[in-house]
Order: sequence, then C-alpha cells, then structure tokens
Amino acid sequence: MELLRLLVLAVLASERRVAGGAEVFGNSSEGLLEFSLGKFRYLELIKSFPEEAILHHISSNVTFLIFQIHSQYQNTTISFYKTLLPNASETGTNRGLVSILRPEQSMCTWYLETLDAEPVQNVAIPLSYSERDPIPGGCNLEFDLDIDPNIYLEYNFFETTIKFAPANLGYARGTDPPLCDVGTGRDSRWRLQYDVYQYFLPENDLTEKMLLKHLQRMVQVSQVKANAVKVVTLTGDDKTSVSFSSLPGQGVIYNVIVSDPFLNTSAAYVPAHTYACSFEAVEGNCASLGEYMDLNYSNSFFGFAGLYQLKENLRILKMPLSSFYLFI
Ligand SMILES: *[C@@H]1O[C@H](CO)[C@@H](O)[C@H](O)[C@H]1NC(C)=O
Ligand SMILES: *[C@@H]1O[C@H](CO)[C@@H](O)[C@H](O)[C@H]1NC(C)=O
Ligand SMILES: *[C@@H]1O[C@H](CO)[C@@H](O)[C@H](O)[C@H]1NC(C)=O
Ligand SMILES: *[C@@H]1O[C@H](CO)[C@@H](O)[C@H](O)[C@H]1NC(C)=O
Ligand SMILES: *[C@@H]1O[C@H](CO)[C@@H](O)[C@H](O)[C@H]1NC(C)=O
Ligand SMILES: CC(=O)N[C@H]1CO[C@H](CO)[C@@H](O)[C@@H]1O
Repeated sequence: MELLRLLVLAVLASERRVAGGAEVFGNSSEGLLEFSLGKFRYLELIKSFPEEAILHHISSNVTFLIFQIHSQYQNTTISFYKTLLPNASETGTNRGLVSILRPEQSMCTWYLETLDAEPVQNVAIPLSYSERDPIPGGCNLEFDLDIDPNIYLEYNFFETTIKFAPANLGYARGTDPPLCDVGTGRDSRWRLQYDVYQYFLPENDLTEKMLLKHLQRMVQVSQVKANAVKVVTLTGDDKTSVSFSSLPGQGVIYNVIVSDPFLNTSAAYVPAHTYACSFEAVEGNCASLGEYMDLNYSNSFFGFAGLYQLKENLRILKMPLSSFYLFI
C-alpha cells in the first residue's frame, strides 16, 4: 500500500510540471513565417495555402539546423523546396529536416503545407547545432532523405516499434561529411551512442492542446533528459529499432538522443508520438478507447493506480537489467 501511495504521488508530481521553452503564436497572414532559433511557434495550415518558414541571423558557429513540425493526427508536409520531391520533403505528424549550412549562410527557409481537407494545428521550431555535435540521421541508408532525423513509428494493438537512421559525426561548414562506412574505429560514427527516451502524456486526455504542449518537452536535449525516462541505450553495433508494448488510448512520445562520448556532445532526433489507436478509424478509434479508460480506470482510485503500475511494468520489461535495479 505504501508503494502504491508513492506511485500515485509520483504521478501527481509529474503532472504538475509545465512545458518549457518560450512560445510564439502564429502569424500566418502573409504566408511567410519568421522563426527564431529555439522558439516554438504555433501555426495553422490550410490545404492549398503553403507557408514559407524563414530563419534569419544564423550565427557562423552553427553548422546545421533541425527544423521540425508537429501535429496531432493530420499530416503536414515539410519541404526544402516549393516543389515537393521525395528526397527533399517529409510528410507525417512529427516531421523534421536537417539543413546543412554552407559557409557564409545566415538564413534558411522551409516550406510547410497540408493536404488534409481540414485545417491542421501545428507547433514548429528550428534548433541549431555546431560542428562538434553528432548529426541525427546523418548516415541514413534506409529512408528517402539524404539526412533523416525522423523517428518512424509503427503500432498495432500489442506492439509499438520505432526506427531511425544512424547518425554521423559532426563536421565544419564547407567540408565533406565523414564517410559513414569506412572502418568502425574510434574516429568513425561507430562510437556514437543512442539513448531512447519515453514520455507518457497525461492519462485520458487526447486533446491536441495537451499533446502540442507536452511535445515541447521532448524536442531539445536538456528537456528530454529532464522530463522523459531513458528506456534503453544502443551502441553503433545495435539495430536502430526498438519495440515497446502498446497501450491503446494512452499518449506516448518517443525520442532518441545521439551522443558522442569523445566530444561530450549530443543532439536530439525529431520526437514521434502515438496513442496506439487511430483518430480517424470508424470502429475502435481513439475516442472510444478514451471513454473506455474513463469509465473503467481513471474514475476509481485503484483503477488509476493500477493503470500506472501496468505502465511501469511494461516499461521495465523493455529495460536492460542494469537499469531495472536503478529504477527500484
Ligand atoms: C502579424 O502580421 C501582421 C501583418 O504584417 C503584422 O501587422 C503584425 O504585427 C504581425 N503580428 C505579430 C504578432 O507578429
Ligand atoms: C533529389 O533527387 C534529385 C534527382 O532525383 C537530385 O537532383 C536532387 O539533388 C536531390 N535532392 C536532394 C536534396 O538530395
Ligand atoms: C500521412 O503520411 C504518412 C506518411 O507519409 C502516410 O503513410 C499516410 O497515408 C498519410 N495519411 C493520410 C491520411 O494521408
Ligand atoms: C554560437 O555562439 C553563441 C555565442 O557565443 C552561443 O550562444 C551559441 O550557443 C553558439 N551556438 C552553437 C550552436 O554552438
Ligand atoms: C567529457 O566528460 C568527461 C566526464 O564528464 C571528462 O572526463 C572528459 O574530459 C570530457 N571530455 C571532453 C572532450 O570534454
Ligand atoms: C466503455 C466500456 O467498455 N465500458 C465498460 C466498463 O466496465 C463495465 C463493467 O465494469 C462494463 O459494463 C462497461 O461496458
């Protein structure tokens, strides 16, 4: 019982934290959206009205940017060019692009649009990294983009799997990227490590507002480390894919932090979220699961704690034994 009480307190405490990071509210009246480094911005996208995102005043110590955009379940497309090409754009609910900067470049643009018939609410942010930081997805072979910082998530009722492309070592502007597959020594990208983080959204809240707020804690390295639970560490030799138990109706955000143990630097991939259910399916969609949880779990004290305990068990199942001991 004492353990139960502690668990409940832990949940209550975790719900009280607020999302970090400054927010700027969207001003898309002109089709040109001015962004600031490290600042979240809310924006609404409407079909047939693409927006151009622009970032000025990029300092010379920045070598690459990750621009990312998030929505709840309707797709948004982010592209380097106005014309969409498979190797220069990405479509989905949590999508980002890596922009490698040229010498002297101090400005960068991206194109944002949706094909959804309904307007889509998004939150977007550009982040900057320097030449010592590893580049998420810098050694991509599997997906269309040359450099792919995205996490590809698939789920069914039982299992949720995330997959991502390996990172590369950072490099200076105007130089060639380190080769991805020559040698596996300490001078190569094989020394990079990947920490996979998991973050649970508040239970029984499937609102867009809640998701877009909490996603903001899963974007930057320091925030991810402070707010999420590290579930597994992968080395250069491991497959960059991890599976978890699905919890249909429960919102979960995943992210991966790649770190360079020699330089003590790190960078975050683009987080991905799932509720392990569909918002658009006619039968068994997220809304009906939400009702189920509401009626059968959350309104009773024991039900609530029970669900929490279940999540802890699921989490532990997927952890290496060493972290299991730390956890208890
Ligand atoms: C939004 O754009 C309009 C038109 O250019 C401008 O007058 C207004 O100041 C902008 N608002 C914000 C918050 O940037
Ligand atoms: C995409 O592919 C086209 C040709 O298929 C190529 O010309 C272009 O440089 C590629 N763009 C990027 C960003 O890789
Ligand atoms: C959203 O985008 C994903 C990835 O490109 C695609 O598989 C899916 O079919 C799209 N969904 C809709 C409703 O267009
Ligand atoms: C670039 O330098 C500025 C000022 O010295 C610093 O605040 C910023 O964090 C640096 N940016 C990167 C990506 O290292
Ligand atoms: C990285 O951090 C470790 C311990 O925190 C320290 O011993 C080491 O000197 C650091 N390396 C670099 C290159 O800063
Ligand atoms: C929506 C739903 O499935 N509700 C169920 C909750 O649990 C009761 C029994 O405790 C069922 O009768 C309901 O159908």
